[in-house]
Amino acid sequence: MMNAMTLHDFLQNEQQQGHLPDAEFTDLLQSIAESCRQIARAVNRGALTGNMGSLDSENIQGETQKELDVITNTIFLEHNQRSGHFAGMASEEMELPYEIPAEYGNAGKYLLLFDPLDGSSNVNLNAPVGTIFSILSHHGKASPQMADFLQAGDAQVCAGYALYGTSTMLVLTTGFGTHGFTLDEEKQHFVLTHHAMQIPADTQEFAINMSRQKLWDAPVKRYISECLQGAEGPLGKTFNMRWMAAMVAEVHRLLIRGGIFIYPADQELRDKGGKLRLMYEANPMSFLVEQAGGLSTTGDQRMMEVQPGSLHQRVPVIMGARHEVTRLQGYHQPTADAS
Ligand code: AFP
Repeated sequence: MMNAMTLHDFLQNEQQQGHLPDAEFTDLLQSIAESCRQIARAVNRGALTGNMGSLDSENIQGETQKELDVITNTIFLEHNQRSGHFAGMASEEMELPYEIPAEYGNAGKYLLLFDPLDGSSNVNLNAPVGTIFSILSHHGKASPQMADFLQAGDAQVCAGYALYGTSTMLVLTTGFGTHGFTLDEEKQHFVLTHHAMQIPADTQEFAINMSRQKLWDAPVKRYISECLQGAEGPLGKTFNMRWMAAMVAEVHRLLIRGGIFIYPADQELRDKGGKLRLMYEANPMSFLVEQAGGLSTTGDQRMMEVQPGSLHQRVPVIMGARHEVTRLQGYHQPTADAS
């Protein structure tokens, strides 16, 4: 792309327009972008460096850790803790918030929450994986406590993801639209390629793990049944289905061509609250989706209004095309007719 705008130039422009929380955010996001570039390289070389295996350890989620889960978590921590912008961090891979050593400067104004390698079960398949991050303000003292992290999604000042796919992309929002940047492998910097991404209000494509159909509650069973009835059914149109087994790839598809992504609580997941995590998966992705004109809900309430009760809390997720999300949310209401 001739004269394409780099991430650095874009952020300078955003700062001049008052679209960033403060002047340090340009450096903060450049630091996150660089850590994602390093993660892309680690993932890309996984098979060459013998890091594609699983460890004997489990994370707080009770999930077997991949070697790359730990490697990417370390890269993200090591790189961003030195930026001086953060008071603390929290990761899917760590039970408790990470205390930034004082020598790196831990009196920053922000908290960084992240899933370092979303979709890591895809990594052996050479299928898309990514990093998801969420940034909250921190007004307290240098060592934030757990309660400082438990802020609703509407409190986010920034959210984004890196997608390690056929190209490496960084997609982010600071509340003034959702914008995508592609890594120029030759120049090793990110370039604006998708300005002001938009999710169409209507869609003919749904994403759900159909193997769990027997476990779903009635509203989801009803909606997917209507999608599968096609043009002759109540929705009056045919639907295509996609399932990438990586939320970061599902959400990227919503932002590129629309759709609805559903990971509901079900008979097996209900006690846990669902599959996906609120603080560093559902909330950042909801910010990006809403900024692109979509909606995101648990089925019972708007996602970014959920008041977190714990750092690794799980939630049901319905997000994407606003007309379809509104329809499915309506089926969750007690007044929904049974037809
Ligand atoms: P992993 O990171 O353990 O691969 O899980 C990915 C994920 O949390 C989310 O990114 C996917 O949308 C979802 O799980 C896939 O779940 P299924 O295993 O049911 O496909």
